[in-house]
Amino acid sequence: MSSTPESHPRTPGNHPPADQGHPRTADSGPRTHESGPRTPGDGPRTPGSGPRVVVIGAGIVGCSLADELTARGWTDVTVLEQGPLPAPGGSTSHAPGLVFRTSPSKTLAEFAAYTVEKFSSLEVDGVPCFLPVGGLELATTPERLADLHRRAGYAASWGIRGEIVSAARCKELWPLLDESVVLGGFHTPDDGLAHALLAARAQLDRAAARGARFLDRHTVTGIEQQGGRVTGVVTDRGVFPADHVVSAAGFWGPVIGRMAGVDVPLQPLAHQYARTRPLSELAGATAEATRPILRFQDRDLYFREHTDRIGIGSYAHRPLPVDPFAVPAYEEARAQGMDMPSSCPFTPEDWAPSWQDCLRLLPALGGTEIETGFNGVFSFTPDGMPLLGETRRLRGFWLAEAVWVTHSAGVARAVAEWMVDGRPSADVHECDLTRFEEAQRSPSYVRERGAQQFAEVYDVLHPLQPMEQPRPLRVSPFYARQRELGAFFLEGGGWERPHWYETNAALTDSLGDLPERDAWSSRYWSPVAAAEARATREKVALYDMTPLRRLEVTGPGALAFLDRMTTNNLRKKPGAVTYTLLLDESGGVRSDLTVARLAPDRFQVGANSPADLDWLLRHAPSDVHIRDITSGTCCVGVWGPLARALVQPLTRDDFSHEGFGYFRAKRTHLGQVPVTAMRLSYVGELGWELYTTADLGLRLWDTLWEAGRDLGVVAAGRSAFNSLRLEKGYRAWGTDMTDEHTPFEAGLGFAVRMDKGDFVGREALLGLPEPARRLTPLLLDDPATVVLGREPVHVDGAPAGYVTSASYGYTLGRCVAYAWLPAGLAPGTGAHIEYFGEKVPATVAEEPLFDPEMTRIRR
Ligand code: FAD
Ligand code: THG
Repeated sequence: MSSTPESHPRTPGNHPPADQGHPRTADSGPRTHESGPRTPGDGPRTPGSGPRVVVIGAGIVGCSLADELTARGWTDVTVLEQGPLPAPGGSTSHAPGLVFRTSPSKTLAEFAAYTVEKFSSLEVDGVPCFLPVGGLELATTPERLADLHRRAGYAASWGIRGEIVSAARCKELWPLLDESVVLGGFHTPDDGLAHALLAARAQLDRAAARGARFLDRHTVTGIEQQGGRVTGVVTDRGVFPADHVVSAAGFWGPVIGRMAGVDVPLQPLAHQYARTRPLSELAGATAEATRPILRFQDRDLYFREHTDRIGIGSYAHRPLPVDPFAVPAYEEARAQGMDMPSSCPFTPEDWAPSWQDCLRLLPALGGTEIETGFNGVFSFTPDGMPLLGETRRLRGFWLAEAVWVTHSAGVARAVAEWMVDGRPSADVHECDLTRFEEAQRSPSYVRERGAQQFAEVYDVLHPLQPMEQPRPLRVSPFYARQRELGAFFLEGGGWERPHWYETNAALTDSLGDLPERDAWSSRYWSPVAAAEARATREKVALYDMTPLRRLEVTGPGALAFLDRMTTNNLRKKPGAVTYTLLLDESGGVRSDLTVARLAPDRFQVGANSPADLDWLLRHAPSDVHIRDITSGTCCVGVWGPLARALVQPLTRDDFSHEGFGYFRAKRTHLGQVPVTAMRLSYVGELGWELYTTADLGLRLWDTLWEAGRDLGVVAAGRSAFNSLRLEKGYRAWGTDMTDEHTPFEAGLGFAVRMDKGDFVGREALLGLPEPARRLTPLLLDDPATVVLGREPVHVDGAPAGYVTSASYGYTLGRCVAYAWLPAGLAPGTGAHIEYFGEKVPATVAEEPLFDPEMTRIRR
């Protein structure tokens, strides 16, 4: 049951391995391990089963992946490693192995949970691969303490045990702390230390016992391909034919990527790690570590014990980018006096300020000094998330890169499932290698963003906080006007997106009293958003929808293709627009789309992430042509009760309710501007999305602005937009639902036509039991409180789920929060949302919260 059948030639049964484990060689054939240790995989092998897989890199990711693949019966696995096993010299070879599972990302938290679970069951020669010493994050400022409460919320949302503890308790947990510096901490008793190299070894042994082979001192120099599929891997010791190749080369990813003709948007940066000499306070210690792994985020530092020494890592220094193409090979690195290729010489000048911070926190360090240190290299991506998945450019070529030890086992499981079953069981869209726009893959962008990710590793980051550089990158044709109107921009997908317009501030006078907001939820927020929301509900507003992804799907097979790919009925006359879902083979929601049939063989698809384009391209037959037209076009949403009064005078076409129905599309001219108008609205008001080409965008904006002047038209931003769409109950894919959820759980069953004939995911939906969970709307009881998203929800005093998105509903006068909760909670059921450690009362509401009769849209 592969979701991308043509990309996974899953040859079941036996597949004779290439020459019984011997690569084709131009010269003498493969060398066995003269320098590396023998592994069970060295010996004579029985033929493996499954397709031939070559994994590049025997770091923690490569070893974990070999284990997960062979555990699933794909045993024809060859792991090629340039360095010597068991410590080949990548990032894994010197990772101190701290595993803190808590993250704003549910996906990362789940990856980490699996790593802990798996490593806890592994040992090598009686030495455990995981030490459950716990984790402790410290606050030395009130802001950080508040942030720890927020992190405790994430932990609760994702099922991680943890509690906020007092300074005294921190001292108990870590007696070397100067308690007077600390305000409190977040203690996670099940976090701990991974023995990265041992865990790699244990997984290598297991995989080898199942038939995988690990060949060290094999440097990959090329990727062979034919007809868009990978066919083999070239090394300095011969060629290894392959059906699947996984680059698990860590920060060398871009080097391997170049061989395959694939962008790998990651930037290697060096990060300082040092160890002290023995501390007299720890004299006599025998265990490797007994105290929790420790984070001092206010000073970008972390600590762990090494028996009677302390290891200290720092992100406090300037970013130290490393060019992956210039990293010396293992022997060369040794010759240059480096310990291994991934460890650069320690730069004491970068360390000096941090040492003072260390002394302040752990005064006992005054009695010792740094004994050894190095600048260790690892990967940073533009958004801090891993790069996973199969590239479309080169089928069969996969990435499993930019992965911390913390997430390694979870990542390996997900990638193995993806390869073997066609899809991972976890939601990995945040890690999908297709998620970056082309404009986000330039080396310069990747370098700048990577450096900023490094600098921000431990910063208190607001969920709306944009990256600072490089901005502005992508702007809509209305940008000049937006600036004139005082737009406050945030960035998304490289786009500058107005969140509100300061020139609307005058409108707030008539609003009446808005509840006072706490400092955190006031960030990246303005009361002006309330005024813009009100103007949309009462008059008319212009929304820049240019960043909304638009695909043009054309060709004789277009209708049949879209019909097969999505859930709703698309067999309607040209002029129809349909809200429909992209499902994967197991019925998970991959995206929600609008499909406008503009001509018999021409469709415009309103989509979400770049992954949608990738998914459609992967499945498209040869008589269907798909083009992303986002960049060359633009879109304005004109919404509000006066939208018709604004637009009608600009055109001779009939924009009345009868002449231009809801969810219909029309080609027309507005003034001099040719537009495609679609009558739909994500904000739940009468109006149109108006599309034109980028060159005419400014003219379109000005035409609408002029026409709306007497009607009191305003420009409105995403802050109002998000509030209005939540009042209307419109889901945002990726936040409210993902491919982990079925349409029925997500409340999107209305967009599924089971009787229309076959479509991707249909069969899986047939066998589904009644949903056990549902995306459930909550209204906060106190009109003065807000939550922001990802907070835990308690029902009957017990954790029951988590908030997806939330926003103050200015029309409803309450904060709206959507949450994944057990099915069957009747409207009126009480719940509590945990916000910065406080339990905020909320009530399950009935959908839709606003305008259930649809009188505002359908008129
Ligand atoms: P690697 O371990 O780098 O493995 C990639 C392998 O690919 C290498 O062995 C390399 O030799 C091989 N390779 C590359 N090119 C080729 C080629 N052409 N042919 C053949 N083989 C090739 N993470 C945590 O979770 N917790 C921590 O506390 C932590 N602390 C860290 C501290 C430091 C100082 C550093 C540097 C990193 C730290 N990390 C930590 C990050 C973590 O170490 C890495 O993210 C992780 O080890 C990456 O594993 P990997 O298998 O992807 O890469
Ligand atoms: N506009 C366009 N395309 C889009 C979006 C958009 N594609 C991606 C994303 N946004 C899709 N999300 C939605 C969500 C809800 C609606 C439209 C797009 C919507 N739903 C109505 C409802 O649920 O009542 C109508 C559904 C129906 O009649 O079938 O309008 O913003 N172009």
